[in-house]
Amino acid sequence: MARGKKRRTVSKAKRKGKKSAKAQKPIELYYWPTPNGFKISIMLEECGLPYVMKPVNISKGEQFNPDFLKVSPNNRMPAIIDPQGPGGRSISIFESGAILQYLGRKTGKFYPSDERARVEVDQWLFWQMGGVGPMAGQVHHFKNYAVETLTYAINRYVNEVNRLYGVMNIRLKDRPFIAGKYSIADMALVGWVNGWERQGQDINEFPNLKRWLDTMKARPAVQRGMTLGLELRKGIDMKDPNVQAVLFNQRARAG
Ligand SMILES: N[C@@H](CCC(=O)N[C@@H](CS)C(=O)NCC(=O)O)C(=O)O
Repeated sequence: MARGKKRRTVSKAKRKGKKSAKAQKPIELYYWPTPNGFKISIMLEECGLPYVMKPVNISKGEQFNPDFLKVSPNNRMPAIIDPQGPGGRSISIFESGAILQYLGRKTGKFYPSDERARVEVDQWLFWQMGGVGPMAGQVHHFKNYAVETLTYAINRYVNEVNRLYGVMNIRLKDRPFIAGKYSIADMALVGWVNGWERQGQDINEFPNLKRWLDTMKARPAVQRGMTLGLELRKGIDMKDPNVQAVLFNQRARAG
């Protein structure tokens, strides 16, 4: 067929380099049902993006599979592969904050393009990444998983999480969501704050935070995101020595 004729039959969407929704390959979500995983399942659900969940059973060491390490060299989930990345080419991303920002830019949703509004979101997103996540993670470790009871370590992290909850509670006094409007920063936080009891906290001491948590959990996409793959975790005992040998006291590996 002559070139010119062929061109005339090409749809408008194709001429623009867009694939029809039907032809779009789903985003691959490398995932395990934990607060860090929920951040991305919530965002994908909120955006209505087609995705396929690829479980990474971290209690069995699947985060060390060579194929997964190519995507996530830090041997941590979540990670994604977007077959329709920039320029129409596939892209892989690790680190939940980077994934949230990418999906926000890709869809134009829950991540404002206005610079002032974006800075608001970024501050609270990074505050979650560097504060709430790691500190609450340490509480989970020392309070719920460690085989020894180390009172000093438990108190240190329970108190730090308490301080962070206090910051969030003040912040939410006069705005519905952490950066004003609902954003990826809220999605990053909800899975962690939802575990307040296991973190030695009482949510009732933080009324604004409690109101925010209730609002978040009433969103159907948040519910879907935070229940994705929960069945996979059933029967896994974090105190099982085999599980602990995989997850705890990891050291540098040969390159
Ligand atoms: N900073 C990372 C943290 C991710 C992370 O800690 N993921 C944990 C599960 S919640 C994991 O994959 N752990 C595997 C391991 O410890 O080997 C992010 O935000 O993506």
